[in-house]
Amino acid sequence: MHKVKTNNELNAKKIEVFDALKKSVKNIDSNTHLRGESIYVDDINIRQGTFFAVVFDAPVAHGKIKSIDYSKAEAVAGVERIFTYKDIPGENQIGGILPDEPLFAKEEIHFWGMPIALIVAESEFIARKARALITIDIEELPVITTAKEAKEKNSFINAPRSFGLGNADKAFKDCDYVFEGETFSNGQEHLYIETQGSYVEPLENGNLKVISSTQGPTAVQKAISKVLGLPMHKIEIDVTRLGGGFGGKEDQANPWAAMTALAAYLLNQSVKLILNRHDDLRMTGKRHPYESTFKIGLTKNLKIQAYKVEFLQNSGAAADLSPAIAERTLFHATNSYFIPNVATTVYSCKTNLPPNTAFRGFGGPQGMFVIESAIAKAASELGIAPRKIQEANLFQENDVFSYGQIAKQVEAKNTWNAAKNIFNVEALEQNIKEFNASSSNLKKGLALMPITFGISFTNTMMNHARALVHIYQDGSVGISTAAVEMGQGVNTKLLQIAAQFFSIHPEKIKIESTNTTRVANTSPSAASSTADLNGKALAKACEALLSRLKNIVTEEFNASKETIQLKDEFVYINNEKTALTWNELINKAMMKRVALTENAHYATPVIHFDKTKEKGHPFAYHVYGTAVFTATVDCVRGTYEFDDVKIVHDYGKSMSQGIDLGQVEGALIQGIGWMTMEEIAFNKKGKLLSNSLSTYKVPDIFSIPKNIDILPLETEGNEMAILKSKAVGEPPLMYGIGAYFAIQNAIKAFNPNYKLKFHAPMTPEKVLTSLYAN
Ligand code: LUZ
Ligand code: MOS
Repeated sequence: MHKVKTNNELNAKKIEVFDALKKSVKNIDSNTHLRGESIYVDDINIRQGTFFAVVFDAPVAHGKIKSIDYSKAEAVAGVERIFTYKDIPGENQIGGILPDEPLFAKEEIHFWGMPIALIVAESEFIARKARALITIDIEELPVITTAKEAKEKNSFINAPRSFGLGNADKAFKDCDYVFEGETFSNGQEHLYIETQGSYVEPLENGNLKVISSTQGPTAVQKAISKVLGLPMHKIEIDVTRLGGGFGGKEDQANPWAAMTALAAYLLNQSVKLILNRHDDLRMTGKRHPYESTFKIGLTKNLKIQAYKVEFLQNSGAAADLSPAIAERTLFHATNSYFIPNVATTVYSCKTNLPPNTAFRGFGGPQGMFVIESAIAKAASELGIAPRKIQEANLFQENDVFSYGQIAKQVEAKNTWNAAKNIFNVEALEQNIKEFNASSSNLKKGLALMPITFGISFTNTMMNHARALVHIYQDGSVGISTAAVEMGQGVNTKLLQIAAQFFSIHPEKIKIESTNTTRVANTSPSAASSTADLNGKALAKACEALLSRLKNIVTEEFNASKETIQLKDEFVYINNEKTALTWNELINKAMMKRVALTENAHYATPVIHFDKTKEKGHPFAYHVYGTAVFTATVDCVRGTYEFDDVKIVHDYGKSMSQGIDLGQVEGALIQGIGWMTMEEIAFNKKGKLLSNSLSTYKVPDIFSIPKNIDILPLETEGNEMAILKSKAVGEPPLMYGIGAYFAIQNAIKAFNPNYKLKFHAPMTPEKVLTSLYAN
């Protein structure tokens, strides 16, 4: 962890020192992680006789299946059975938002890697060997790989969506400057360390127990229920933790669990399916690539008066979560800027790529890249620094978002000004100018990146959670919620909440696995909202239990309830310690037959959205921040480094500063990776070329910024955030967009003829050609 400068050094009133070490709570998973003892799907004890499965998938991106010959594969010793769509007792359908995605291809193939069959054998090795012996005859059909081609051919997932504010077309006429341009941002591979997988055990009476690496246990349960034609109560999903999700397991854990369940159900034997890295990369969807066109209009004093944009989302071959992701692109299309006249439209374009899916930011980053490109273009044409335009248009209290929500507790300017002053951006800019004047082969570039991200599932009905709390008679506590631990530290935060409410030692508290039998009808752990939703439910359960415990004290001591407090495992009355301990109190509750279990439900208040008008108040609150990037480009090689990334981030009142700092650092690096080096490549026939870690480069220890400073903005926090600690999972990813523009500014310093291109990622190859382009 990088050392954070002290208050005095920074000389800033509003910024409190991020004293990570003093206040930090250790992630409760750190011990087992460090020892390699943490349990993932591939680590669980399997039942004797368990079969192993491998998926047979389409070797072309679009076509009609004429025939498949499984006979040689079936003849391999140790192959138990091969399952296809014909074996499905329920529906061959796993679409979550739209019913447009078969589990197994029937007659048509829609993407390269589309599952066709499941080979089940005594070992994975045998199943793989058998897979290689399957022959398939396909009549190939034309393949669409880009959103633009799809739009030309009218190939869409659903109807386009548009948000509007004011009258953009009219407002352009009154603008002093109008600029237009186009952008492309590529997809991104989730690269969770733990690949997709599931293990299913049949229980008695045709019931199933499913261990799945999923962010959405209920989504998995529903998918299996539909495919097997079984009621949901026959299917129990259990999740201990994931080795990363990043959105890739919000919906896309479903097919693997459904296939495994199908085989286990029909064979009445346990089956395990773990995708290897190649299979996972080929068969699963990624972040959506976007092709977009923008038009931006400004006044002489740099106020953005009008903004119009058309987003073409490359959705892939089925809806998956694309419509919801497209919606979030519209929500974040103006990033941190108030623009009075906005017209945004998004098309979900159906192509022959694997169905693209949720990825940290969920369409927000794609929208924000376009407005930042538009500002960069305007600034370049006007011969000024982009930050002048950015600064002139930041959101202020009571400004309205294009979707109708009025901005409250806005920290856009506060984080901007704090970053600008503390990090002394003007001096930085001057230093860079001087450096560039005296250096011929190395050039530096500066970029500021403000972020504004709305917290809540944009689909209002998903914003709910439950917590089930047992206080056992020995005083220990067990907690079940819908939260899935995927490395983000949510279990640690939940434990802190219970420890704080009960005022008991953290060792007395256990966070149980996420299980649909204990907590039903869960929303996925997603949208940065997991700690808020589940934490609020947990707080409610703890409060209800505390109230019952205080009733007991009232009876014992003849004290009024308001005077009673639990502190450090003792009962206090009027701030005076009594002899009654937590454990004795629990014992009394047992004797008095008081319920020591509580199940609480939380649904975010206030939020609503009317899709017929595209207006409402969809977010509980917004998270703000500003990043300052400095990049150095090697103008001989086209390589680059980030000297510094300095961030002022709005954590609200952080509960776990170590965990939150880790989330900001991780998201930042993931965002930089998306913008600079992670280059997904499909060929024209729809085959994934970047199909391994030798051809798909993610940030490593050598490519991260040389220095990262992340300072918290001291704010009141927000009542809608759990213990006023704001959501932190996704917002900081979008700081990474600054990386693109810092590099671009360095290129401009080297090559005055360079015409700005907005085509991410900014790989060293692109840098090199841009440096020498005329
Ligand atoms: N998932 C989802 C999300 O279903 N709805 C959302 O609004 C969302 N936002 C961010 C990440 N995942
Ligand atoms: Mo997500 S992109 O599963 O929060």
